[in-house]
Amino acid sequence: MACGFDVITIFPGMVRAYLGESIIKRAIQGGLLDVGVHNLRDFTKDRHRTTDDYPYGGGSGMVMKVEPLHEALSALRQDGTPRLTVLLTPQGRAYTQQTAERFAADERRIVLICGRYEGIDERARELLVDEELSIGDYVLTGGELASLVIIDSVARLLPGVLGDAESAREESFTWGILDYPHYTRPPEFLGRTVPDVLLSGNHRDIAQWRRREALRRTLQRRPDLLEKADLTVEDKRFLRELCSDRTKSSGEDTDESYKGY
Ligand code: 9D3
Repeated sequence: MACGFDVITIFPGMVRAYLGESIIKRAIQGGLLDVGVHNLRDFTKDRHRTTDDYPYGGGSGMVMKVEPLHEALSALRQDGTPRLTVLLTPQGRAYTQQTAERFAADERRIVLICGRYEGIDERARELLVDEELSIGDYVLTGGELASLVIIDSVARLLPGVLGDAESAREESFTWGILDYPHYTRPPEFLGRTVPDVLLSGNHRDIAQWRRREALRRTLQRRPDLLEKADLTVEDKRFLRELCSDRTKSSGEDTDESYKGY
């Protein structure tokens, strides 16, 4: 098995629904990816199959109980497979492409615990969890979407999951900056035409135009990315030119956010 996950959730149907379509479905059918989806309620022992309870100390919201999680993880451990246990929570460290690359290279199965309710009993984090991750600074209703984001982003890194055309585009050259604009037929739509250079057949000019448009967009939308991006002397020269044009046209004296190019 190239890569394996176990998802622990009280909404297994939400997770299975996404895994049953498109590229991820094909990866699972092809044996490149394995995902076990486990209903936390199946590991409860009370008549009501309770997975949450009131917070000690009072306050609003419910807390995820430790015993069902412990039972679920013990059941998974029975097969002796090495596992990394990850809790999905707004309190986690930020999940990034770098984390995806680390997971894709990890030999262990990755257990994704989907939080629900206000939070999880602190003893579960202490005793059962290796790592806590958040997928970004916005509030979800639970960890299920986060688990799917992680599985999806790891799966596409596995050899054979994407087609040749899709994976070849993942060049180190463009990593760290935004994509260039794309066009397909027709050549004119509602009066908007395709840039001439893309119809020119001149591959050097096309490559230069794409690189520059990618840099232009990144500067405009995600200047934070440019600090870590792998830029050539030519890239920096182009960015400096863009910045000075911007400063001139806006009448600004200096431009603090773009300084350094
Ligand atoms: C007021 C405290 N809230 C924290 C911001 C409580 C709370 C809100 C939402 C507790 C849990 C959740 C459910 N979210 C997740 O389980 C979650 C999540 C997210 O909300 N954003 C980004 N990444 C993640 S990973 C799991």
